[in-house]
Formats: sequence, C-alpha cells, structure tokens
Amino acid sequence: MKKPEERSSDNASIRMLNHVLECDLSTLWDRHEGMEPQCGFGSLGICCRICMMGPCRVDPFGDGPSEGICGATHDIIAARNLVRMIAAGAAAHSDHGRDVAHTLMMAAEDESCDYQVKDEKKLGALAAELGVETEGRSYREIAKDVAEIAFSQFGQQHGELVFTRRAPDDQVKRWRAAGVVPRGVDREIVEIMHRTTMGVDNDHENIMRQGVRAALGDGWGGSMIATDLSDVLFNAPVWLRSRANLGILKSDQVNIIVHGHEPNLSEMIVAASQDRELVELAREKGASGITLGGICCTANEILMRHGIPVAGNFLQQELALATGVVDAMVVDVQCVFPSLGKLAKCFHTEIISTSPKAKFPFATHVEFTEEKAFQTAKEIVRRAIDKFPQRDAASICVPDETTPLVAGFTAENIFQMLGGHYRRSYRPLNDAIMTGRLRGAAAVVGCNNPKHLHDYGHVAMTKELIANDVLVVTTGCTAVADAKAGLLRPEAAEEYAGAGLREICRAVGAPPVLHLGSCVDISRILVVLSNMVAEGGLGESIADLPVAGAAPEWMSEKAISIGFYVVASGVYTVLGTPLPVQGAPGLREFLTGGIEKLYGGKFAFEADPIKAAHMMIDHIDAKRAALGLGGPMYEVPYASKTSEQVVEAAG
Ligand code: CUV
Ligand code: SF4
Repeated sequence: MKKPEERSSDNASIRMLNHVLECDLSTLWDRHEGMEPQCGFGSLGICCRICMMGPCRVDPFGDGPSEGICGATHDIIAARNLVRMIAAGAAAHSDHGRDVAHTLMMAAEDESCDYQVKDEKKLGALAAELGVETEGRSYREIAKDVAEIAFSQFGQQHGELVFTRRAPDDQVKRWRAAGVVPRGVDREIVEIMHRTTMGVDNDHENIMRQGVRAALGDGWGGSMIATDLSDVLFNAPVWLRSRANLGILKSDQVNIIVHGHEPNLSEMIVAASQDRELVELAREKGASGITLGGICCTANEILMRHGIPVAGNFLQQELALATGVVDAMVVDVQCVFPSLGKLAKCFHTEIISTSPKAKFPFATHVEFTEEKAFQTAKEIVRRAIDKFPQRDAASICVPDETTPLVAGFTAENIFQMLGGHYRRSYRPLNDAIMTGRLRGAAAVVGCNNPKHLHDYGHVAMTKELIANDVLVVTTGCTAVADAKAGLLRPEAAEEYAGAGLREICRAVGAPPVLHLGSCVDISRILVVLSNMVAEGGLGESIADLPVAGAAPEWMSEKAISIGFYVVASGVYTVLGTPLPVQGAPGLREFLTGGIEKLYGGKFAFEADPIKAAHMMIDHIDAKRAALGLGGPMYEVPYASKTSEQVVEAAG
C-alpha cells in the first residue's frame, strides 16, 4: 500500500491520510489501488458497448481481433467513446447554465423571489451586447429579456450561438470553414448521441467534428451563460482575500461544507449561515459560531463572490469528513463521491443531498427548490446545528493548515488590475508580452486524479511556468491546489516568479497566479484571450497568441469537453493523463497533430508536470517567434531552445 506521502503532496491531506489509517477507514486511494491493474482496453479507448452484438474489444498489439463484430476499427471505437464523453461533459456544464438562466428568469418575474439581480452594471453590459433594449425599461424587464435569450441558446435549432461573436473573427472563420459553429447547445449534444449509435458516423475525423461542435457549445454557450448570468444574479467577483485548506474547519463551531457546483444552492447557504437567528441557535447548542467552507467548484463560486474559505479540492472530500467536525456536508451535482454517505456513518456527519437530479446512498434528501430557496437553506443549516452536540470528541482530528490567498479575477477586472485607474485596457498586458517582460500566459486548470500524486502536478507545473515569466491563470481544483501551496498570495511573486513577472506583480500588487473561478468560468479565460487579440499586436486569432493550456490531473468528462473547446479555440493544451485514444493510432495522430490545421490548437499528453511546462514554454516561444517578437526580457531558468531554433523546429 502506498504511504500517505506517496498519495498526496498536500500536508493537511497527508496528516488526514495518517489519521484515516489509524481509524481503519478506507478512501478513494485504497479503492484505486484495489482496482489496479486497471483495464487496458478501457484505458486505451478500444472497448465498445454501443450495441448488444458486443461488447467488443479490439487488440492493441495486432494479435487479436482488429475490428468489432460490426467492423468498427480502433479509431472508430475510440472516437465514438470519446465524443460521448464530450456529450456528457458539455451536458453537465450546460445544464448548470440552464439552471442559472431559470433562476434569473424567476428573479425577473417575481419581486418577492429570494434571488434578485445584484449586478445591474453587468446586466446592462450584457443587455447591450445581446441587443436588448434598455432605454426607459426597468432592470426586471431587461433581465427577463436577457434570461429569455439565454434560454433560447439551449434549444436553438439553427444559426450560431450568440456568444460565439465574442471570439476573434479569424477564429470564427476557422469554425465556419470546418462546419462546427454550434447551432444550439442541446442540439449538438443530441447529435453526438445520434451519430455514435450503431451504424451511423464511422469516420473518426467526422465524429470528432461533432465532438468539437458540442464542446464549443459548452465553452461559448452553456458555460459562458452560467458564468455571465451568475455574475448578474450574485455579483461579478472582485479581488478579495481568503484562506484555503482543511484548517478552516473549527472545532468549536458548527461546520458546514457545501460541495458540488451550482451557485443557486451555495449562495443561499451562505446567506443562511449568516442568519442572526441561526447563529444564535448555534450558540445555544454550545458552538461559538457557524463556519462555512466549500469543496470543488462550488467552493470557488462562493470564494470568488463572498470570500468564503475553501476546505479543499476534489480528492479531499472524504478527508474532510474524517476530521470528525463536519456537522453537515451539503451536496448538489457533479464530482460528489457516492462513497460519502457510508463514510459519514462512522461520524455524526449528515450528508444532505439537495438536487432532484442527484441522490446518494445514506444521504438525507432535502430537496432544494429555487421557489423556496432561503427557507430550505435555513432548514439545512438548522439540521447542521442540531448535529453539532452529537460529535464524538475521540474521533476528531483537524489539521492546522490553512493558507492565505487572493482570488476574484475576471475578464473585466483584469483591465483595472493591469491598466490601473487611468488605463483600463488590455494594452499593458499585450505590451508586457510584446516586450518580453512576460514571456506569455498559461491556463492551468482541472481536477485531481489518484493516478497522480495529489496536487503535485498542479503546483509543480505552475511554479515552473511562473519562474519562466509565464503569467498563470487558473480555475477549478487546480486553483485550490495553488491556493493551498501559497501561490495565490502576492508574495508568491517574490518567492517563485521570474524577474519580469515579479516586476508586474509588484507594480500592481497581484499574485503571479490569477484565480478566475470555477470550471464553468474557463469561459472567462476565453474572453480574456479574445480581448488580448482585440487589443492588437499579438496576431489575428487566439491561435496566434503566445499562450498554452494544461490540465495536469484531470479526471472528469467535463474536462474532456473543456479540453476540446479550448483546443478548438486555438490553444495548445497538455493533458497529464492521455485521452483514452492511445489504442487508436489514427485518432491519436489527429488530436495531437492534424486538428491544429483546422482550429489552430492541438493536444499533447505528458504526465511529468515539469516536462509538460517546458512543452508549453516551447510552444509559447514558437508563437513569439512567429509574431516576430524577441525572447524573454530577463534571464529565465528554462531557455534551452532559442526562438530561432524553435522556429526551425516548428518548420
Ligand atoms: Ni468543476 S470537474 S474535480 S470540481 S476541477 Fe475539480 Fe471543478 Fe474537476 Fe470537479
Ligand atoms: Fe461491437 Fe460494433 Fe456493437 Fe460496438 S457497435 S459493440 S464494435 S458490434
């Protein structure tokens, strides 16, 4: 069995892993080891269960069957499986976006609704962009029209999703040429299911075309709607300070963890946890107050907008329970382990499921409806308070670790950050890149996965990039890993950044790694990239920018959808675990090569985060050279390839 230090690189998690060993509890790491060796056919993407003549599996080495019963080849089987994963990921993000649109509609229609538009400025900007009349109209009427347009994006049957207009013209031209501009969010997902059923699309490149279309419908559709409408309802984030890691849990307080994704729920839990009456009730039960903490992306949502501390990322969900001080873990949808209920039975903790879409073993279901949002949130908090006196003092173990952080960056407020009050534009960012003070920018995002040492890939890659004067933007569980490692503090620039990035961070007081929110907020990164192109001097499309992306520890189907919309938007993207296409040579070649001609971006697979960072930097240098820009302004640790060599290598 692997030792705790071989499972996680995060000190609080190592401490908890030792504790669960002592208590004889099992976690995902034990189950992962018990699963090994994992199925080779599945890992390589070459088993097919699409019809019941099968299941079929084709031989990766050429000794056994080279076709399924119907004649499907390695490439066909792997491509169909892969786009079905895109469909699931895009559906998850987009259903989240749809729920936010529903909430905005309720807020617009009903004055007494618990949700109300908080950010009228963002609503106004969105209305202007969408061509919604604002003159002489109440914000309620405007919000209704905006919500209606958002809704229409899901079911639209033809035309182009409205937010694809945010992309640079050159990028849109590429999409049109390839026939992948999404018509409607739902339509593209349905078409994946149709095309991949037995005996329909059997050309792997054509199958991937539809995968790209649905993924773009996620990034420039469902996810972007989720982000923008959440900002309208709950306020666009502003920079703020907070803390991260399991040490935010307090032994003498009622501790509630919200875990999942949708801000509809978590926003109301935030309000209920601050409700005077309930805080008083907690005191009556002997607690000194109520502490709220988040896990997974819902953590990022309430961190970004309220500064609520983060308890941990994906692989810490079981460890949080093992502290013995979590009175309730409230979950909605996505990334929630079905193991939680059983584990919670060893403690006093109540797992409370809230979504009609997601029920869990041994959980209490308190259905959360937007119509009775605050009332339900209060009921949930009350349940947690009732649990507080039932804690078993003997099983409590709370690690001390918490790290300060700065979060709350958006495509809009990056203007203020870099330009100051007098120069609100992306000009300073583009200038910094053009002069070489910044070598480029990278997005490091994604999940945790027990196939990798927990958090190590995120942190090692991010440190290597900033040391080389590459500004890093982050979201999701990577952002939480970076926060715990201290990389979201402005001081991190002094400790880890190269000279150029350090100068910029010093001048504006920002950390070298910018936290842009949850996974759906990767749509913010798409807008940042589009703004950089629009500002001028760095080429005509996102594909020209000296930028790269990575997901060192990804695991979710949602991450596959993200990977595809990012690549199809022109970004070179390195994945820590390969896509399940390694048994399909033609498909692998296409995704790591040929796809670039169509969209300007492509995938690479590399498990070593330092090597992966260097691949990203090589790409950034090649893009600099193609733009006629010189090398980095200051000496940097990774400079093994001069721009000229890079240009030669790139042909
Ligand atoms: Ni949506 S998708 S583990 S919470 S980043 Fe975290 Fe982010 Fe992956 Fe899940
Ligand atoms: Fe086998 Fe073809 Fe059916 Fe897949 S679709 S299970 S490869 S026969």
